[in-house]
Amino acid sequence: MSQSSFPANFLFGSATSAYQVEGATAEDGRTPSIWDTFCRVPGKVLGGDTGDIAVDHYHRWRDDVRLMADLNLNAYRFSISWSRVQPTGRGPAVQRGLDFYRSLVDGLLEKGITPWITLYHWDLPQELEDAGGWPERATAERFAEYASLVADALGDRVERWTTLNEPWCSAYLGYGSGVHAPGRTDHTAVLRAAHHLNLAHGLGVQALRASLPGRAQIGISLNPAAVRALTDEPEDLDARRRIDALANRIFDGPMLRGVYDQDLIRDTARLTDWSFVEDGDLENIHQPLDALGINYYTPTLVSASADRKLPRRDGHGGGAQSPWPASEDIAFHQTPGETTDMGWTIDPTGLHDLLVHYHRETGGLPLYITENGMACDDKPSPDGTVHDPDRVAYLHSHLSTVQRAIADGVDVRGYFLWSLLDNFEWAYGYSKRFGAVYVDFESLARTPKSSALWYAQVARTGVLQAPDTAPQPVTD
Ligand code: GBH
Repeated sequence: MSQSSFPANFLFGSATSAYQVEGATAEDGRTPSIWDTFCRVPGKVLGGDTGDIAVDHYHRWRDDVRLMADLNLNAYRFSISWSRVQPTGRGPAVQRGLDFYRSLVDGLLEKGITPWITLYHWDLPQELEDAGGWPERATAERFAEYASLVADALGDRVERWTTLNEPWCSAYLGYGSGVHAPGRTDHTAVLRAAHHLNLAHGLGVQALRASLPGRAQIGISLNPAAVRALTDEPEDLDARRRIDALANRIFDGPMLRGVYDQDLIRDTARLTDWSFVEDGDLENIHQPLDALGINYYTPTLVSASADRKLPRRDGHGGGAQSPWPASEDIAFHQTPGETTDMGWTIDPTGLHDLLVHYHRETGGLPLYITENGMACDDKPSPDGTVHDPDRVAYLHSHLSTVQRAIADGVDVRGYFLWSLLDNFEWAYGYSKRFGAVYVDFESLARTPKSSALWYAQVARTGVLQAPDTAPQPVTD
């Protein structure tokens, strides 16, 4: 491998999720998910935005697949809307829901684009939340049934499977800070939810293995925190240890090692005795995986709470309550450096740390960056083209970090840019743009930004192009 080229067969993809792009929330038998409900609670989503229409991918998927092909992408990571294929979260599948995904998959395969399915990207069927949601064990059991149903329908043509996207967000933002659906604020529920998400993953892996042919590759996408301590003082290092336990080891401990670490159990003892972990759960969660997906945006900087010079930040999304259980005495800081339109510091070194760490932790499992990208305040020029040099620089620095990790011996097999399209950015509604392709939220017209054209060159040549070689977008 020359310095600037990626390994052969490297996946250059892009990613989206169902609720963020599909729209058509009441069509073909789909019922509400927790996000449909949450968007209707006043004040929860900026501007009162909803995913009702989103970017209409449900109807425009053919155009979107063509767009990916034109951009030379060889993989597409998307998620299945649970309430589209199994409206109550239980029982038989809705054929029309499955048909949508089957057509999408066939459309991708026709263009030589590898479909990569995420089964759960935060949109729990509302009926399952009404029955208690992720803090309840039954939700994990329902997830395994849903996983087999999708595997039975699509397993003859899809080889890449991800159980959950970022269970940290589902548990901590959904049940802790309440800035995501279902908007609960209960730190004990966070820990119960985390465990049942872990169990859902483990039971889901087993359900997938039972339904899929042996060549299927199964994994999960985590959003591990690259946690740093503000100083090397013991109390800051201890804050680092605690946030590492709550951000990372609470998920990868049971999944990769079959344990919840003792320090995590001790740190959270005043909230729970962890009796919701039943006999056999850890074995069920600890399933062999074929790949691990890492979603990375920015590092996390913590200290013990004493006043420090660096500005504090609320740590995740501006909720009134912290997402972190039993961590009131820990301060979160803004990492130094330039920030994106989300206010997240641009620092690819965190990605390198995580890749090296998970290479070791998994004994050399194939790793994929299943999300990476930045929000910019993109605006079309008068001629209709969209120039986003900051995003090109971000992608370049992170892809270059991926190459460095590969040179260091880490087995990285692919990269998925978040996101293909500008879309519904959760609590921020349509106010934040992560797309490589610009979407006019009125007309829903798509226009590749200069970053998309730059990334297309990387995907076509397998060589990391300099950021200043971004081709100028053209309009017709
Ligand atoms: C992903 O979540 C999602 O999978 C995707 O759906 C979403 O659109 C995308 O990212 C962009 O948001 O407050 O400075 O400590 C990422 C969620 C982002 C949560 C980074 C933790 C830490 C930022 N994570 N965040 S900070």
